[in-house]
Amino acid sequence: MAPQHDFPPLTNDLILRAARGEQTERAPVWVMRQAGRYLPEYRELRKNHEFFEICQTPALAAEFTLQPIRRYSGLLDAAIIFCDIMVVPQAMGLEVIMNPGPSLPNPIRELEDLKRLREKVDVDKELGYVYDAITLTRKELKGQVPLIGFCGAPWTLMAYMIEGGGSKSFQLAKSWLFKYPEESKALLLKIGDVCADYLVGQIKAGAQMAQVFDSWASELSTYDFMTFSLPSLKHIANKVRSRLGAEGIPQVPLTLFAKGANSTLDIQAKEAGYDTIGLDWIYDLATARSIVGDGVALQGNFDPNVLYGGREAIDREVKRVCQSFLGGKAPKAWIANLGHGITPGVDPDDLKFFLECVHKYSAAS
Ligand code: 1CP
Repeated sequence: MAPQHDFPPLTNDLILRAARGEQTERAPVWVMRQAGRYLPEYRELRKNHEFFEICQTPALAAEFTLQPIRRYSGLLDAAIIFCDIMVVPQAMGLEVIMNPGPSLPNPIRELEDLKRLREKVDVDKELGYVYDAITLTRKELKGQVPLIGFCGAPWTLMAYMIEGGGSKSFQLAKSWLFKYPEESKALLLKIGDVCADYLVGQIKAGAQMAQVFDSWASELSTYDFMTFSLPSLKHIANKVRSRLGAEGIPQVPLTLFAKGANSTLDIQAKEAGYDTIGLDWIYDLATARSIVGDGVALQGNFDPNVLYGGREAIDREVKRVCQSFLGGKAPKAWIANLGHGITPGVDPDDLKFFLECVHKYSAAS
């Protein structure tokens, strides 16, 4: 059965068209981590609430999601639901606190620690609060822009679950891959299964696109990315599509952002099963396009630090990228974004200027 929501009609579908591979009058643009600490209204409201309390309270999650949409009215082409990738390890039975990044008081260290993970995860029960937040946000968005759902990739989540937090070397998580390759693959697929059900729940609740963040793909060799991460990423895309198909729910565009996995861009595009490939800032867009071919959309990939360079640099950089990638033609299958999340020290007015530059320079001349 298709979901029975009655959402206001969408008035800006630029990003959905780009994700489907179509030409657009200008590049749609949004920014990873656009609801975050660089916004004074975020810091103000955040003073009164714990991070996961916000995620678990639909009215608060909707409010945080809408903050950048309100401030940059008419300039952002998508909203992303306010939540965090670490809600999946929580749903699997692990305690996670935010301090200020994610931290697990009792991480998985030995094989027998795997017994602490729930054998069967009732994803809809554990993460139903995210679905409620999505449904409420869709209503409050009033059709201004599409709403993106998301989850972390199994490898990135496994890394947090084993390290117990962020890490410089990922020594503990990576030594698992070498010591316990088969158990690691099984764990990655188990996490992937939860992620797929979670994305299906988000889509049924109203998410119009979904993105998988493999932020720590950058830590894996090409071989290890292909051996460990990629199968679990494929599993997510396949399971999401087949469950949506079986339940008569329209498909939505799926994005894979495997940060730092540039040596596998061709494989990501041809094998992983996603509509859009997110890029970090290392390759220029034309090079990435020549590697991935015409079968997928691209998302990215301005260096987030351009936002610290001042207006002149922002103007110069957006102009340079648009001119060299588009050559004056209308963009096709391109979603403009940063190559990673926006950082807390950015001046919100500089982001506004960046968005205006994308609007200006990505339009056909
Ligand atoms: O102090 C605060 O207020 C918390 C800051 C914060 C925010 C705003 C964290 C802690 N998470 C989030 C929200 C969040 N996280 C969103 C939704 C909002 C949006 O994009 O507008 C999303 C998509 C994420 C995803 C996320 N969380 C990723 C993947 C993207 C990426 O940046 O690579 C990762 C790796 C995380 C973990 C995480 N959560 C928070 C921090 C500071 C971190 C990363 C750094 C670390 O490991 O220490």
